[in-house]
Amino acid sequence: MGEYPNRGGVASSMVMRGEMMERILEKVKERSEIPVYQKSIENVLSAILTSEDFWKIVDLSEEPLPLVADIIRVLEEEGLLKIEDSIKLTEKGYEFVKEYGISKKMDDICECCEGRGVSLKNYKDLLEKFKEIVKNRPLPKHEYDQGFVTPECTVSRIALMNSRGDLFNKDVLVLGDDDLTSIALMLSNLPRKIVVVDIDERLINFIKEVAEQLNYKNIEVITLDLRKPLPEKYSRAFDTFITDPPETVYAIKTFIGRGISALKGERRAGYFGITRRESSLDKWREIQRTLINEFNVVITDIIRNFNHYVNWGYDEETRAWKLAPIKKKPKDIWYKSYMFRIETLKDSRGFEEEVDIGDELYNDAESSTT
Ligand code: SPD
Repeated sequence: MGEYPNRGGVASSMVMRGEMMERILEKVKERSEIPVYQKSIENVLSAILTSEDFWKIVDLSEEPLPLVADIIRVLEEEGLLKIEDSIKLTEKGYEFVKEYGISKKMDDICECCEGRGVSLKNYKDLLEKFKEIVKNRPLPKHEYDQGFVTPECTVSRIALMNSRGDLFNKDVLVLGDDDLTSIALMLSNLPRKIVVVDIDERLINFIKEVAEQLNYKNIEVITLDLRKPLPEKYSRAFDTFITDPPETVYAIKTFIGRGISALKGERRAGYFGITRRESSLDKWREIQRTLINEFNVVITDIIRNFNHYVNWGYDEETRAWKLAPIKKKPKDIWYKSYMFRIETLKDSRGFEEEVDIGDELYNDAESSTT
């Protein structure tokens, strides 16, 4: 009482909101196989303050989609939000975020480069030609978890790799190419040689046809399931590789491991995308351990949300759709991945064995777009 009449009230509401957070956390832990932290719940609440759209909430929260869906269900059970035509905090929800001290998720990325940190000023013609050529590209196949990035991303990859000295006069390996990075590479005329490997005959034929139209000779294309090793002649044959693996640890080891084995030796580079939409930070740590402890490489760059994936058209067949609390197709791009660059050093080593796995290559508890 006296000087601080509200003291007891403030203290008790602090206890209540602490208890509420604990209860939410425990409930989410009970239903999710994905590691969850208070920070995950704060991230989702913060995203809900910014958007009422499920896909945007996943995008902004940067938590794996199945976890976001579980958190939203628990928040609904606790009366903190309502799921109707959109996802909205209730009065109780607004009070909770206010007392807990959660603010809107801001995403103030650079408007010129969309946060990629590379300029396309010197690549304008290339971008226009690329857009024209890919108008008739094969559409994404669900079976292979395909979903391609915007043309601006593909061309930014060229700008990025060139800025790091990994393209000019280099032998470049593309492992899986639904993004058609090999076409942007051909248009750049920077590499000495390009080799493209993909499981999908349609993509391989498309790339071949474009190479013929462009009269580009320094490209080889091979149809191969990357569960199998690369042909012997590609061992220690490249300066640079680029790949965008499915997000299971198996796939990451296989695709990136094969890329590293194909590099000529020390101080060669590899590029790949890793998302937060299908991979928790616990999975990220496992991936980074594999890179550093097993492959003995160094991570030189991680560029947040460099890759933006155009919605792939088979949304309604995916796990993400089943888990979405509101069945509305995404209006905007929500699936993004961070671009990693690694370099080999003395004693770096990759992965060459055949892997005997089926669907586990594409699916784990955190995946949702297959
Ligand atoms: N299945 C739809 C799109 C999936 C895109 N995969 C991106 C993988 C990033 N490593």
